[in-house]
Amino acid sequence: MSTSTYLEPLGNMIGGEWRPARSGETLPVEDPATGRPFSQIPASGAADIDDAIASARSTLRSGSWSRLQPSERGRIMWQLASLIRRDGEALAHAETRDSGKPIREAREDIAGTADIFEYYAGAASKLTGQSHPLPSAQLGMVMRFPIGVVGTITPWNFPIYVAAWKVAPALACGNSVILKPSELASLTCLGLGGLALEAGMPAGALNVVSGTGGDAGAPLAGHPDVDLLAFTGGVVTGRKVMSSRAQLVRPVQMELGGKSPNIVFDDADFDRAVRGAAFGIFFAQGENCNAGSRVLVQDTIYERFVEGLAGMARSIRVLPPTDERCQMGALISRAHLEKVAGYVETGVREGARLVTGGRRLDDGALQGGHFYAPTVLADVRPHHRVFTEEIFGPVVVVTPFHDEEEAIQLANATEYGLAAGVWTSNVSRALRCVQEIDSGYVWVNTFNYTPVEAPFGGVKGSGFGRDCGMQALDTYTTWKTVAWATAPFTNWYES
Ligand code: TXE
Repeated sequence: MSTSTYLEPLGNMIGGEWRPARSGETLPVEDPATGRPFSQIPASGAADIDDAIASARSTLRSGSWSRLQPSERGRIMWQLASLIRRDGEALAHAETRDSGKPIREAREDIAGTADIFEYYAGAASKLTGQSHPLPSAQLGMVMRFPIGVVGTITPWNFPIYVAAWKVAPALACGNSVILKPSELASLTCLGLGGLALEAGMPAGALNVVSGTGGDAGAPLAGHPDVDLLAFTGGVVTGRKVMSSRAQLVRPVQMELGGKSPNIVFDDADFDRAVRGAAFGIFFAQGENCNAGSRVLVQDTIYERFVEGLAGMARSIRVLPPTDERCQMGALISRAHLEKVAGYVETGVREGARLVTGGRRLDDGALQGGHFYAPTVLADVRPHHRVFTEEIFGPVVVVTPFHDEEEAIQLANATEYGLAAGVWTSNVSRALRCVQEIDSGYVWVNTFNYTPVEAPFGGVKGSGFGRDCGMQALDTYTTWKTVAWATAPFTNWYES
């Protein structure tokens, strides 16, 4: 398998065929590490989305996937995971070129994607219903069905991995799926469409259609024949998607990012907490929905901690992402780089102290790419915009607190509620924080790991519904209650 296999997609995957966009148009694929285009993807529109939905509906009705023996569905999904592992290196290479993330992180994403398909391969045969004794001698059966045609709209930061969070449980439940990946990183998702077919999935069970949010995402979100729309992306787009689903009165699952607090108490293992805070924000260039972007540090260790974190930031090797030594790669686009840089300027204007970073990197091998230095902004206050708004880049804001009460109050002082971290050696304190912090995920003395086994998702403005874990199966199934009389039927009108 050549490492270039997934760099040039064969088209959209619709109804088991590679198809160009009906318009014949394509979008250029830019390498974030050089700023230069190297490939193209179909620039699909409403007509292509209609085709994919029709194909998904027809597969659903045929029962070739939805009514397949669940263990057989599981076997095919396991086979898909094996093919992902077989092509792991080529997929990782494509992911790196497309998204700008370090090759070693792309390899983790691909292995993680295979894990996700394996987990849900096992889940396919574990879906069960319930029975209830009902009044009037009725037997109540509560049966579980696939929800139907599932649309998924996914982001560019973990392209195939986050797509798998949605696609795998949806498929395990027997749904037919349309995946609309981000136009900024679609290569591996298009590749996934071909691998599903090779694994033995019936045509139309998984359709992948690339295109911009406006041209392809909006028609998918607004289509009445999509029974459920699962979305991961920014809050502005999430609101638009929810509005169009509201007009249809159709459900959505939403994962909308965050501004996750990472709380460091003075009784924590200091070095471990410094390493964890750095990993919490600089992993994936900080383009990570659960990034620990607000580090809250107890005032007794504050200055020492800021210095430690800045030291870690300075030590990170920002290199072309295909370089094996690369520890941090390029941001996804020029526009995003400018947004990140703009936030740093705003933070400094508002009174934050720029401890390290705060500049674009474009010397030598980084020339033309969207690289930004790992950045630490200290003395950030709750009224600063950089304290509450998602920057989505390698920029951490650090804020001191005096005691536990203040730490929790600061942690919760945001619209978001996706994830949080607590660093302490005091078990009772850790438990109190776990209970008091408004978020869907809390790490204690660790950060960032989101294995498929446990549910992932937010509260407040970070969205609702859960990816991962057995909980994700609730999103992609619907219940049907059957009440079955076991006694003679009385005449309601007799007396
Ligand atoms: O994401 P968008 P963008 C946050 C992060 C980032 C900001 C903007 O703060 O800076 O969002 O990023 C599709 N109808 N996150 O603009 O637009 C789009 O094609 C239907 C956090 O790149 O939310 C893509 O497939 N779909 C996040 C998907 O929405 C539309 C990850 C996400 O893109 C659409 C990414 C429309 N009108 C960004 N417009 C996280 N939670 O991890 C766009 N899309």
